[in-house]
Amino acid sequence: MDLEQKENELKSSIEPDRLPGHVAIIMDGNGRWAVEKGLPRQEGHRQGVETVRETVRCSSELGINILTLFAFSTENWQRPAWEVNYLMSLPEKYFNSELPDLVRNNVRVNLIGDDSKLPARVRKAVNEGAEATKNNTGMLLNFALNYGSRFEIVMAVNKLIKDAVDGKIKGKINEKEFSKYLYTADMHDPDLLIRTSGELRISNFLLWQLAYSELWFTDVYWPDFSRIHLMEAIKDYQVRKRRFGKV
Ligand code: V0D
Repeated sequence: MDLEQKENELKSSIEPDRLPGHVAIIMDGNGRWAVEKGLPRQEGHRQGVETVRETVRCSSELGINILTLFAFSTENWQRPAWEVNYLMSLPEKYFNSELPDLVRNNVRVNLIGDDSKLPARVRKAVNEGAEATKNNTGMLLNFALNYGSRFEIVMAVNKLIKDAVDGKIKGKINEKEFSKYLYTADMHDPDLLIRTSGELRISNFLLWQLAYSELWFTDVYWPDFSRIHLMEAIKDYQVRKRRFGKV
C-alpha cells in the first residue's frame, strides 16, 4: 500500500464530527534528528519548518479549529547563540513562503508568549503574519514563542492584582474568570497534546490549559512527523473514552 493510499484510508477512518477542536504540539527532536543523520543541528530545524507547513495544512484540511505549536520556550535561550540566532530567522522564513497559503486557507496566526524579549526582527515578522491573517475565520494557528507556562500564570496573577487594585474585580474570581488572564483567553483548552521525540514530559507548556487533555506521545522526531502521524494521533484520540475524571 503506498503512502497516499494509507493517508486516504486514515483520513476516512477519522470521524469529522468528533475531531479534537484544539490540538497542541510540542515539536521536539530536530537536533537529534540532524545529529543522527550526521547533519548540522540547523538542518533539523530547517526540516522542522517543513513539518510545520505540512502539519498546518493537514490540520486545516481536517477541520481542526485551533492548532497550538510550541516553537520556542523560555528555556531555549540557554542554547548556543548561533543556534538561537538561526531559530530566530525561522518565523520570517516561514511567512516568506507560507503567508499566501495561510491567507488562502483562511488561517489566522496568533502569538502566545512574552514577545518583549524577542529580537525586533522576529516581532516584526510575527506581527506582519498576524496582521495579514487577522480577518481570517478558519483555523486559529498559535505559535508559542518565548513561552513558559509558569511565567504565563504569574503574569496572569499580576494582571489580576492590578485589576483588583483598580477596583475592577468584585469579590472572588473563579477558574473561568482566571483563564481570561492567560494568553489563551477565549480559546477552549487543548483536547489533544502531541509530543514528538520520545520525551514523556509537559515541559512547562500550557500547564493550566492541559488539565483535561488527552496526551499522545511518539518516538518519531519532529522532522519525520507526517500527516500519517497526525491522523493516527487524532484517530487514537477518538478511540479513547473521555471521562473528565468521572467514573
Ligand atoms: C524550530 C520545530 C516555525 C521547532 C519547528 C523562533 C524548532 C521549526 C516557526 C514560527 C521553529 C514561529 C512563529 C511564527 C511563525 C513561524 C518557528 C521557531 C522555531 C523559533 F509566527 N517553525 N519554527 N519558530 N522551528
